[in-house]
Amino acid sequence: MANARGPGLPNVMVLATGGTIAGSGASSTTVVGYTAATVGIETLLNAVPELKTVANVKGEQVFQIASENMNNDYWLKLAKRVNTLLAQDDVDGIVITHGTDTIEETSYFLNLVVKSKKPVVVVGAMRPSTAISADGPINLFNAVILAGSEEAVGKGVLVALNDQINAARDVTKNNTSTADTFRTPELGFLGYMQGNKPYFYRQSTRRHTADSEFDVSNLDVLPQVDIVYGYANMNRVAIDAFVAAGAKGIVHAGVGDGSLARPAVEPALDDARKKGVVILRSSRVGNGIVARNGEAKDDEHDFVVSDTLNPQKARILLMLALTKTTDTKDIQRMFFAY
Ligand code: DAS
Repeated sequence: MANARGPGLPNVMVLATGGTIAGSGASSTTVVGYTAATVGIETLLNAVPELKTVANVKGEQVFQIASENMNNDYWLKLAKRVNTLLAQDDVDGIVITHGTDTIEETSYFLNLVVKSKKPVVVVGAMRPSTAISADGPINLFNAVILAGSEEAVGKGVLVALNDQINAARDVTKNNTSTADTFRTPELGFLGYMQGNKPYFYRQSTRRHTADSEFDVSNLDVLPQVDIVYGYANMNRVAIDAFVAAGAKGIVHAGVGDGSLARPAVEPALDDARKKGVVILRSSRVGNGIVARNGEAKDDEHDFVVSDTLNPQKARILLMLALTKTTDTKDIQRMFFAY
């Protein structure tokens, strides 16, 4: 893609945050039990000299963590840095190197708060940089090509590993350790990376990035939203504890179509709602629509439903929704729009 300064290679910023892609192990055969977030951005870039053939690449270490330690402070720092860089004419796209454990959450958060149509591609690896057949270098190479491509403009935040292109809204980690772990189970990949080129076959129908109403530029904290997991014999202890700790929203990862256990859970969520906590019905199942007024009388309870967002992504949208409103009808609109 010609950049704003004319023909030639695109200008791509690589923002490093840690993870396995920056991990190192005791030997070349260490593929579990390694240490994540030990290798700096310059080493990552120098390990792939071919990057120079596809883009003008600059690197920046935003922070260096294993992504299970991701939190709202890191998200706000990363989002603000991404938006500052994308506003620059000499930046055509951004790659973010990230741990795989929460890549689906960070990418969805960015999908809702990035204020540009320019490509943002989040990439990780399932084997540390020191391992035989480390997947980080080829994933990084493909991510830089994708972030510099015209094809990726306006597609929302993308997650690209293992030659596959996923949308941030629907991608999720499906396997604890294999290289093909990132999938969009029923709605599918958006496309593939093949022969150093992106091939798109679909795109998200939901609002994202430049079309999003959410803006974190002036925020330093985000509302506390927690998740309770549904299971047989569930009690109300966790719900009451989150309310007591000051949660502004609770996501219920229910069994089936977001079903609420009675007599333990439904009254607990009603009590929380009466204290002003926004209740969101999601599902532990992982695919499908959680139907409004299906397994619970949401209109009567004044609950919100997650549509197809899994619990960890529904938490993110509810958290951002609460930066704008506590009106449950408006929040439900957001869940049917994003
Ligand atoms: N702990 C994992 C993380 O940082 C390692 C990885 O898979 O990236 O998310």
